[in-house]
Amino acid sequence: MSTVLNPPHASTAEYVDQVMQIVKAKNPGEPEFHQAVFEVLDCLRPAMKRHPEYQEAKMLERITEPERVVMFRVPWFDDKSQPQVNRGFRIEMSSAIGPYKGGLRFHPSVNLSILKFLAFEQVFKNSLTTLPMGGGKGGSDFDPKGKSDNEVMRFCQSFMSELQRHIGPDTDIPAGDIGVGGREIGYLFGQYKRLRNEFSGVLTGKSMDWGGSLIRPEATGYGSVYFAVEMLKTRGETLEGKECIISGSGNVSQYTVEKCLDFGAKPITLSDSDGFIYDPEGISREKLAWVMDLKNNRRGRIKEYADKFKKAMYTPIDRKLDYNPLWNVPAQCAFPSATQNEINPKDAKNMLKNGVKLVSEGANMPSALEATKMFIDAKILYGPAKAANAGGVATSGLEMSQNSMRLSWTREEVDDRLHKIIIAIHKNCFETAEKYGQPGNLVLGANIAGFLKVANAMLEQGLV
Ligand code: NDP
Ligand code: 2IT
Repeated sequence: MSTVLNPPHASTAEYVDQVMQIVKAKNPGEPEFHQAVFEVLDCLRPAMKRHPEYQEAKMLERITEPERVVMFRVPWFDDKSQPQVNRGFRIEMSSAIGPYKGGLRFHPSVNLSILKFLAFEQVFKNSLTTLPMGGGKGGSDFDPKGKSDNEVMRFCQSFMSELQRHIGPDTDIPAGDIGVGGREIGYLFGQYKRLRNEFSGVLTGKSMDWGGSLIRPEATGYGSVYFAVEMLKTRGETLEGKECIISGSGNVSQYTVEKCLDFGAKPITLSDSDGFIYDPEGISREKLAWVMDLKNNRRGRIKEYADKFKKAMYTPIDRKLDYNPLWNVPAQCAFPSATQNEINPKDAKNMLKNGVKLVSEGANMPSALEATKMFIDAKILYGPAKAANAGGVATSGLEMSQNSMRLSWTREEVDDRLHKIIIAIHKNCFETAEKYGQPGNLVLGANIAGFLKVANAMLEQGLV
């Protein structure tokens, strides 16, 4: 198909358009994957023009084709001794610059399209971190919500019984994502160790007592705020006193709130899949500690926040609305930290109308393509996910280094390395955007900078 659609003498513009059509035709019914690919490919146009060797090497066809996709059955017994069956996946997208690296997501919405988009994004994100990590993603349509610890353990053991043959500390190193936190990583690691008879750095996000890194739990949220601070610096501003709207209430959101507070900002919202809370007084450290206990220990719903703290308001999700009222809360900064496509064009319009001047994406691809375009056109400070949330996987890379050296760095040392990596990512995206003629467009900067390193590695390694 590609030879028909891609004559060797196509112009760069034609070539990019043709590859987009190829991706659509070859991957039917995968809208999230198309979306992620379109955003990247569209940004790569100026780089493709400058580097005809990539077109000659069919680089775009190659980077949009996963190196390997594994799909498998995950059978397990629930607490009533009833058999259950889920579907497991691991997408090994690219090993051009290091072993496959990326999280596992357990959520009922998980499918091939979502994991392929996440794996594709991960390739460029990992490239930006400056660390030697390829890109991958995996997970299952299993829903940990409402399951007992024993059910989660039996599911994780079954999932790892198959996954173990595809991963390893020098091959593919999974970590957490939505629905996969410390508890799940523990069960997955235990089963890997038992089956392979080896104690290794095969997973990141491990507990501190058995190979984990300090700051890994905090890293994605901290990194997203560090990235916001770097963006603000370019306009001579700080986070001090700024009101921040944050979505989600899981790992990324919690540590985004914490780091916002460290920089003197005022976080005012949090959400889960049932609704959101707006606290006009601000989410203080004490309230955050309460949220962490609610979400991480009691596994409760964010609605309870408004029962506990009387000045806060709770708004349940109204599926009939074509916008999310959370994004209609006036604020200067927004940290979408829940899930993909949580900001549609109407939300983006509301945000811009209400004074949002900065968006730092903690979640992966939280903005729909048109919303992304609106942020760029409005020339607000816009940190795209693959740059703004790279602190999580970067600190996973630091965990891998510590595991290889069989030692652990202090909190300060890891946080300092994380902070420096985020500063370097911002600088790289900022300078690349300037170099390719679109100053301030960090989406373009991130995509081109992330791509160049991977593409050059692929050229040097030959057609594999
Ligand atoms: P968690 O599982 O800890 O938290 C997810 C949060 O988002 C929960 O509040 C959840 O609500 C909400 N949420 C999830 N899916 C939906 C949905 N479909 N609609 C509305 N709300 C939803 O996950 P993380 O905090 O780890 O991940 C959040 C985002 O950050 C994801 O996009 C992830 O890919 C990204 N990310 C995570 C990294 C990490 O290190 N963990 C690194 C980089 C990016 P509920 O509990 O009701 O489901
Ligand atoms: O999307 C992501 O970058 C993650 N979920 C973290 C991946 C990792 O390997 O730490």
